[in-house]
Amino acid sequence: EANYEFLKVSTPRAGVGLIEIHRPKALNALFTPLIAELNACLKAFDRDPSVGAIVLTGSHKAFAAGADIKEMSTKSFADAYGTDFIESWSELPNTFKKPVISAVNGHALGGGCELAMMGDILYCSKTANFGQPEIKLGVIPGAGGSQRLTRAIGKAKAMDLILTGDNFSGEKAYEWGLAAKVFDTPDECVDGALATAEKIAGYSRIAVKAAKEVVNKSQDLGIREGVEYERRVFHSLFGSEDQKIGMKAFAEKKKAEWVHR
Ligand code: CO8
Repeated sequence: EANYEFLKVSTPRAGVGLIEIHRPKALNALFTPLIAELNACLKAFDRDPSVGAIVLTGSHKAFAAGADIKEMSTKSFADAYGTDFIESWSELPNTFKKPVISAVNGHALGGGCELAMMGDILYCSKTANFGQPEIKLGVIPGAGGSQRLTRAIGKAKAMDLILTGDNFSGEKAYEWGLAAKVFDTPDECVDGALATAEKIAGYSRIAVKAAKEVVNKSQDLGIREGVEYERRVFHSLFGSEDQKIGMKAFAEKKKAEWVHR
């Protein structure tokens, strides 16, 4: 088990990896060393055959209160462009094949909101406080916020939120379709995310991977190409043992024992 300075990492349920962002002094503000650990940890879980799904959360107070403003404040254009600042922060949605569930409690602002939206499923509690406040700092969202928030809740509301920098609650996030579920308390939110992760981890890994891939494709492709892409991947699953196992188990009224890891 690797030791992380800014993450608490565990495997609390069968097939489930849990990552808790832990930088309490700065309300989990995201900075380069923390993102490096997060990417390393996700990479390790992605490769670990005993893990089928991952939950990413923060503390009850903050999922993450944004990118670290103190770290960013003195950067020049050459620093930012030259190092492609933030690029490595965006590895999550494209690099990792296993589903990641964001469980959001407390502040999820700026880069924190963007990180939450990089997850494949977003759960939150009523205590969640979302927002893209970058406009108040003289900048704009830099880790996909303008794109993912707009796709999730529509242009009218996203434009209003990004131009005003106003925050929005966990209940609104659910009402608007950004969050798949909203829970009353932070503990219920994390438990709910762990339960979902455990359920997903109990299915065929190869089917789960394919399902995540095709849903994500819908964000990039038109409907016709998207449906065709889905069908091709669907066809390919008939080459997997798990398809035979799953369908045979159904016919025999037995529990499927998946083999692909
Ligand atoms: N950066 C650095 N330090 C922070 C941050 C942050 N984003 N947020 C909080 N902190 C620090 C505070 O400075 C404070 O430190 P100290 O005790 O040393 O003064 C400590 O955390 C506790 O914070 P507060 O005392 O302010 O706590 P409150 O409960 O009074 O307020 C708030 C909580 C409302 C969340 C407040 O801290 C706040 O407004 N924070 C900034 C929120 C913000 O503007 N976030 C957006 C940052 S910009 C951004 O994220 C750009 C995205 C770029 C891409 C990122 C890719 C992932």
